[in-house]
Amino acid sequence: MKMEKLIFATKNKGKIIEIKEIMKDLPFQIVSLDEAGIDIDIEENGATFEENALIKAKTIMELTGSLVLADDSGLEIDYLDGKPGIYSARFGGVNTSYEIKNNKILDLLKGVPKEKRTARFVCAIAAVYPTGDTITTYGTIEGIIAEKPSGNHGFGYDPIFYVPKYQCTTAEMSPEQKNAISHRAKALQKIKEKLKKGIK
Ligand code: ITT
Repeated sequence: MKMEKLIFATKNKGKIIEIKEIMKDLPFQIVSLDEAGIDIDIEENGATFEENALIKAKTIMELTGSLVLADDSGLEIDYLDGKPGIYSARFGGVNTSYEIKNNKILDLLKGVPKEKRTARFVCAIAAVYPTGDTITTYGTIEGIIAEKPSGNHGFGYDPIFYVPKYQCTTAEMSPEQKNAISHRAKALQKIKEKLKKGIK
């Protein structure tokens, strides 16, 4: 069976690994922007995760005419009034390493007690069909900002995101465990159900 191609409008190598794993039971060949040979900078000027996911997916659908999905995600820290939020990738500079970004957050939360270190990862997924029809879904996972980075799985802010229920950071979880409970897993499961309804 020849599988239909689905472009996932992301350049983030950590995200695409998780996305392909979570979506592997769908009858689509999932390709990232790199894999589709698309090199484009999309200005994410939306005010919410959903708006930014739609901007990314729409831009690539208009360029290719294919069904396109996109993920906009980030870390909301309550003590920092929800920051870095939609600016998570840009926090501290786009080209700054996550070692530096994570340490910057730990500095901002220095001396803040555990009960005030609450945070969540948020993920919005958008699908844009060639007809212009759109679907968006949303997922979150609650945690607290750790006192120090731990673990080397995952990507981005995973080493400082501690999940009390599992007593470890998302960087200490196996990929299978993170993909079963993460913000991205929840949003992708919801969009999978909706996409399946559209598959003949
Ligand atoms: P694309 O726009 O190309 O998909 P990006 O990295 O710029 O890639 P976002 O604008 O959605 O993506 O920014 C999301 C940032 O939030 C990401 O770079 C991480 O810093 C953080 N983030 C999102 N999900 C995460 C996760 O599961 N683990 C750790 N950090 C995460």
